[in-house]
Amino acid sequence: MTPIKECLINNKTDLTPIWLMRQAGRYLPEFREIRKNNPNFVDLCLNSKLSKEITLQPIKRFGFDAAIIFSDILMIPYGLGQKVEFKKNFGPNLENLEIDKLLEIDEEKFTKNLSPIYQLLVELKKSVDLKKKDLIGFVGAPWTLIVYMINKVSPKNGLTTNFFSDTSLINNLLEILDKFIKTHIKNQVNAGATIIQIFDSWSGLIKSDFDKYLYNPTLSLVNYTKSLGVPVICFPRGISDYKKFCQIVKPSMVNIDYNINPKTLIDKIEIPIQGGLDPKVLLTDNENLKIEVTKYLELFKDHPYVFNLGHGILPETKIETVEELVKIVRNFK
Ligand code: 1CP
Repeated sequence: MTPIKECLINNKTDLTPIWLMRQAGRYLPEFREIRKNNPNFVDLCLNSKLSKEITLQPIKRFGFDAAIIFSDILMIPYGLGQKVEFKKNFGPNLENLEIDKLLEIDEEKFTKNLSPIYQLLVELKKSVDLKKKDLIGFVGAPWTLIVYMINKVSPKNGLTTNFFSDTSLINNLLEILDKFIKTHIKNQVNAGATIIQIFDSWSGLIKSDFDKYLYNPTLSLVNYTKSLGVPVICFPRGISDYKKFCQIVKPSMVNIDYNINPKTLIDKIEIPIQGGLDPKVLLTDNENLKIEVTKYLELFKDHPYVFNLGHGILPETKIETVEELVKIVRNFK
């Protein structure tokens, strides 16, 4: 069994597996090299030969316990026919949402639009020893995808004031996304994903109707993934009540963000925990790195724990710092 499954399934606490969110990305010179010659990010996600190479880059360098596929949560809107562009120094930019166009898409067409992602997993299976490492497939949670699909750009500066004005649009999207996110999960599992992670990067923006936007849609995906026999990790970034989330949604593991004090969770959460460390700590010196990383390792030493960050690794992070981080986690007793 892989180290992560030992944690998730056997509740083992004598090992701390490690992988990092956004481990295949811009802090790696070899990724930047490929990206230089491939300015269209969506095309790169749909190039299974290059996306395989990128997925394996951090595994080769650091020997992480899991490979997460090089793709993006916004490939779901793309698969549904809403065009997505990634602009330099700006981020994602989606075209106007036309709900009638979305309603025309069937599962076959959606699967065809995203087929290189499934091909990527089939290819990865040939290069990754699945007895030793996991192959993580992923999706965006319905709420976070709706945020991008309606807002069209990153909500980092807040949501447009009329975001909630069209309730029937939001209700329609919740239904469509439940169906197609499940299709995307199923296709990834059939192609070889051994774990699914659900990214709800903007769940911190939900201020009311938690059942409607957070609990119900996530529970539906968690139950579905479990029914396929695959563990499922949830990352509800920025929520204030992780305990309630875990009680209602019951994922196989929860990835905590860095705004939550992990000490306040240790006695409250019974399921395995992943992550937590502020990615900015990786921009400081090795001494501070050791102190901060050890805090998490010590705190969770009797709890099934997978080392990860509280959000994606920052592009400015130095390779040597990641090497040091891996050393600290591997040598911790
Ligand atoms: O070179 C570049 O400019 C591309 C940067 C980049 C990369 C490397 C983007 C654009 N996406 C990715 C890959 C990616 N995205 C992965 C696979 C690789 C890995 O994890 O190692 C994953 C899992 C994601 C997930 C993702 N995409 C999330 C959820 C996690 C998170 O960080 O919160 C989100 C919100 C996105 C949207 C997205 N993709 C890219 C950008 C710049 C953004 C927008 C972020 C924002 O709104 O600020």
